[in-house]
Amino acid sequence: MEGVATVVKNAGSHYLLSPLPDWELFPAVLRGKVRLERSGATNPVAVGDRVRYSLEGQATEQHPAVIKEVLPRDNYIIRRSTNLSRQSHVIAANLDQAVVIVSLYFPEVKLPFLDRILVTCEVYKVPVLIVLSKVDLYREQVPEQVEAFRRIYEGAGYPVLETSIPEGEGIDALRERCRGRVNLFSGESGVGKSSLIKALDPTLDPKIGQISEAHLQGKHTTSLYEMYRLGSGGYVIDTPGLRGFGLVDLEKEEISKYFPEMLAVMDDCRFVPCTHTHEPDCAVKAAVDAGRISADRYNSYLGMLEEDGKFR
Ligand SMILES: Nc1nc2c(ncn2[C@@H]2O[C@H](COP(=O)(O)OP(=O)(O)O)[C@@H](O)[C@H]2O)c(=O)[nH]1
Ligand SMILES: [Mg+2]
Ligand SMILES: [Zn+2]
Repeated sequence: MEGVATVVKNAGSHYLLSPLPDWELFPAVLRGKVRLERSGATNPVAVGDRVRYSLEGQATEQHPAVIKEVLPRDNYIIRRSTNLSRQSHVIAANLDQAVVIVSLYFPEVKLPFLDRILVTCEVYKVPVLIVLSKVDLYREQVPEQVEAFRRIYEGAGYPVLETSIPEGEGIDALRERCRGRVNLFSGESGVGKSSLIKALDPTLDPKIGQISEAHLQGKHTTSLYEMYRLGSGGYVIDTPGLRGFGLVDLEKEEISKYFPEMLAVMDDCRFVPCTHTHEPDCAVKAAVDAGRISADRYNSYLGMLEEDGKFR
């Protein structure tokens, strides 16, 4: 028989599939040549991919289903490897939401790093929810920094949700936001991605505090992305970290289009295209000067212009 199912886990050449929205996992392998929509990635099939498979009888480890075809993706997120091999790796496909998790402390978020992730999500058309995690560690100490963070990112058009697992804060709201969606949990190692998944559904058992980016170097990363089903509804893909979560093939002139607050005003720039750096009558620069666009976001944009070629 033939069927269509979603990839929920990938370890080497072995996959687990489930006919979402049902959660009935069964093993599958890639055999022969899979028809590919895009080439260039080191992995032909990613978590979240919908695949057509064939199967004789019951799927078991000894007699797994065989993946025949990857169905067209609504979207996907790529991880470009950090070395110069120019290889890329599809982290996940068919996402309804990227939950980008950052903390102001331990680890401290670097705004240019966050902005780069946000640009990547815009490029791949994945809606974003920003989670400010571990607020129990710093909100009382630095309330003005928490407020400033909110102002910057809500001002740019992103929802910001504060969470604290020890205080149980923001967990119900996050559960609601994840319901009915396929969510990619992304963010630097240690921000609390796996802990949040466990807080959303205590029956799940993602590895907490174990995988550091250093350990990933040179290891094969395919088994590190895994989809979980939340008892409250919705699916979460856990990722170990975001090194090299980078842009792919973006021209300099295009970058500002992926800053929503810049996109909203750039029609009023006198020059087209405008790099929003030296041109007269630039609406983006005017908005930065007037405080309507955050200077931090603008600086991230300038950094991306300068590093063009390095981060792609
Ligand atoms: N204080 C505090 N610690 C947290 C919170 N969430 C996670 N942690 C801790 O942060 C560390 C890393 O968490 P983990 O979920 O493994 O992060 P991941 O690498 O993003 O998956 C663990 O020691 C967690 O117990 C939180 O809301 N508050
Ligand atoms: Mg983790
Ligand atoms: Zn301009």
